[in-house]
Amino acid sequence: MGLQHAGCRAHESLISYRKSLPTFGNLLAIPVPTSASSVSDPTLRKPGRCKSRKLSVHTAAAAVETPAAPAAPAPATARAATVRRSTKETNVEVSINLDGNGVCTANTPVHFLNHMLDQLASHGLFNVMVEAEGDTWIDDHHTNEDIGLAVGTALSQALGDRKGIHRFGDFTAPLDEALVHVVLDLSGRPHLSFDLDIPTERIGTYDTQLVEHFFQSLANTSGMTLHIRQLAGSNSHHIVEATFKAFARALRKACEPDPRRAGQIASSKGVLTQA
Ligand SMILES: [Mn+2]
Repeated sequence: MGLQHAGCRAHESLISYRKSLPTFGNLLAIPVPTSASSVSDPTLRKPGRCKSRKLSVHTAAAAVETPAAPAAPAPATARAATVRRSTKETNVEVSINLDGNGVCTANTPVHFLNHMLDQLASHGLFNVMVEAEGDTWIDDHHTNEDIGLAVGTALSQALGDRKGIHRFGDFTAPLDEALVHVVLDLSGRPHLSFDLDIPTERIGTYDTQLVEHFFQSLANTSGMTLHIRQLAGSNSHHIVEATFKAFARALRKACEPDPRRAGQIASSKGVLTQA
């Protein structure tokens, strides 16, 4: 294995950690917010509501004299994908469910990026699982880049033919003094315009040059036009975190179904995927 390195125990610990994790099958099975909230909705336990529901079931059964209807309808096709990327520099696995509820499992050696992936999941209401190991004894560059590439590929696969989505997303997020504007288009055309002025070289051990590189990698493989503008900010952690929050909310909007589109592709050209 190309990633073994004298004195590096990350691989062993990664394997043991993986064994303790739920499978992504379970993660995919996590219900979307609407069904989750309906299960716990306290109004469903009101006696009057319960009673009327039972009554209507009984009446219907008596009228037709047939057994109860079988099984719930099959769920709609999942907008989810899993991508594995393996090179001599990194091993990365990313799973994303666009219709999730904000669950994130980010287990990579780039700890600040784990914190940012958590923003992507929780503010995008995606389920995101990222497992990665890489040659971080050199620096975080390869691992950061390959996670960005894999997230972008998973996003593109989960979107499929991109029918019926809003396509465009736009959000401005504050974090204390920082304010960052993100505009994106799931156009199939990779582009990044990046205008953050991050005042320090590092956030913890994370090289702040890697922020642009992460978004460039993600834009390239997802087929996304992405503009990032900093409107205010002086604290590096705040600026970058506001960027991921704004990105997550803009992406959530762009990915969500547009009911007026009725499953059509939001393009006068008729195609949003990359050639
Ligand atoms: Mn933070």
